Amino acid sequence: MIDLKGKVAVVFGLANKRSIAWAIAQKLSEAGATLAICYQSERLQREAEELAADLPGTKTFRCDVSIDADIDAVFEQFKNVYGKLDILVHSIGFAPNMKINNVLRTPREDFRMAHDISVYSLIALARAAEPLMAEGGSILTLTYYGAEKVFPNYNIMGVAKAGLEAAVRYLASDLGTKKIRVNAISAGPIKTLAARGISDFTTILTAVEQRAPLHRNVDALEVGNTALFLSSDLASGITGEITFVDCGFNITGL
Ligand code: NAD
Ligand code: 0WE
Repeated sequence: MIDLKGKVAVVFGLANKRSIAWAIAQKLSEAGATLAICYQSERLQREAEELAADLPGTKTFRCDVSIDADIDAVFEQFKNVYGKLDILVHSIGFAPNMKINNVLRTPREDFRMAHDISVYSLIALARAAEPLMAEGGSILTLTYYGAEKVFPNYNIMGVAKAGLEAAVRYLASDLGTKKIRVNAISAGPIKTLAARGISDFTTILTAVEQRAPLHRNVDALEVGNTALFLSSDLASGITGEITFVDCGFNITGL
């Protein structure tokens, strides 16, 4: 069993119990890590507090990653409360009007916001975490195969995820000398809030069942298990890597 006793982990991107962030938080907490969970806005505070109550010693913090002052403030709190960080999980992605505009028709402002929230935020969080990760650490983000291949309706998020995956490699290079590893999990489709309202999501889930080598979809806790591994010393030699947790879908041709 992986033991994270004495480690401090912060998880960004909790919206509700279906969030991939929640599955990861549960796995890190079960392994003994002390957890900080971050939610975006006051609207999500109650939900975050109720869920966090299930994980002993877990504290919740509000942080909108599109606001520099929020990032500064939350890391100041981490410094005061914990004095250090070992693990940071970034489970955040958003593109306004994602389904409405294809890439060709994406307005400048929608492109900007998609990249700000889904890509720049990883860079900003990594920079803020660095001084607290004096003994080294692990940074993890969530991506999707739409970074590499075209999926109908994924649109500008696909472009942003490609940027995110490149950012993982460059950050891994920048932070390597500090013994901070940076990796991503490329998760298969999971019915979360971020998947809600995507009209053909069931079609996507069915296609995975039919085509993926394991003939089923992944669940969030399987992503949580891989996150636990990548966050632990078992993965001490892995950085700058994109690990697929998709029941093998990405290897299929036809
Ligand atoms: P989710 O809706 O539960 O999580 C997305 C989170 O992003 C929410 O908690 C939301 O509050 C947060 N967020 C958005 N803007 C923010 C901001 N400005 N400041 C702070 N937080 C902000 O959905 P999820 O599926 O758990 O998504 C988590 C990550 O996993 C995303 O990066 C998503 O792209 C990725 N992912 C999801 C799937 C899937 O099928 N669900 C597959 C692969 C990758
Ligand atoms: O990254 C995502 C989706 C994240 C997301 C979702 C929305 C919906 C509402 C980002 N921005 C928005 N903006 C909105 O306005 N996923 C990996 C989930 C997802 O979305 C898809 C998928 C999968 C998988 C869209 C089309 C095809 C597959």
